[in-house]
Amino acid sequence: MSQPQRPEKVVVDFRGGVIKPYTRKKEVRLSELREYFSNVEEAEKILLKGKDPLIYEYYEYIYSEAAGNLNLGLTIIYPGKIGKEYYMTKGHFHERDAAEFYFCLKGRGMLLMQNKDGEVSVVELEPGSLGYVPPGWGHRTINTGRGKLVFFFAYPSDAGHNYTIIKERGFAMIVVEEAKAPKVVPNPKYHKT
Ligand code: PAN
Ligand code: ZN
Repeated sequence: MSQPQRPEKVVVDFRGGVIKPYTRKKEVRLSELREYFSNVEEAEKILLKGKDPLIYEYYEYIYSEAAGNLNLGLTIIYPGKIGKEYYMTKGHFHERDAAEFYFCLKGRGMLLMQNKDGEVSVVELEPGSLGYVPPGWGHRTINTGRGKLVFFFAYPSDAGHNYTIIKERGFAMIVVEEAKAPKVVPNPKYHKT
């Protein structure tokens, strides 16, 4: 018989640091994201100069992968743009019907969601706001502010991640700066199927 599970404590740094303890950390730099941005030429230009900026990083506390558990984590998206498009995460769908919440601790941003029919929904994030991602909705987060965007998340540990759909089709909408303000506009590179 497996060991009984014991309760645990995780501490979140509200000033925008990390969670402790964490079991996994991932850093995503421009070189891994170049084809996600609408202005790929601009991304290539930066990389050709020998720069590879850190766009976001996340820390996860994975207690157990077994169904019935929760994965917890904290994501930090740095401020910046590639062309007019703000720094953002890749975005993904969960493999199974699994919800998630994003609780914003610091900064300003948008949680962009899209279902399998291509319907889009946006939740604006500022400290204290919680974006609820229902099962079946792909999700990406965008930093539209001048400082770091930091949010805490939790999702079922057997959710699974599908990155391929977003990588191949993109989101129907993208978030760009227009007249010094964030604007959600149609993605010229979006493939519906
Ligand atoms: C989050 C995301 C995290 C990074 O933990 O994984 O913010 O975004 P990408 O996974 O799109 O690179 C989550 O939604 N987990 O399910
Ligand atoms: Zn997710």
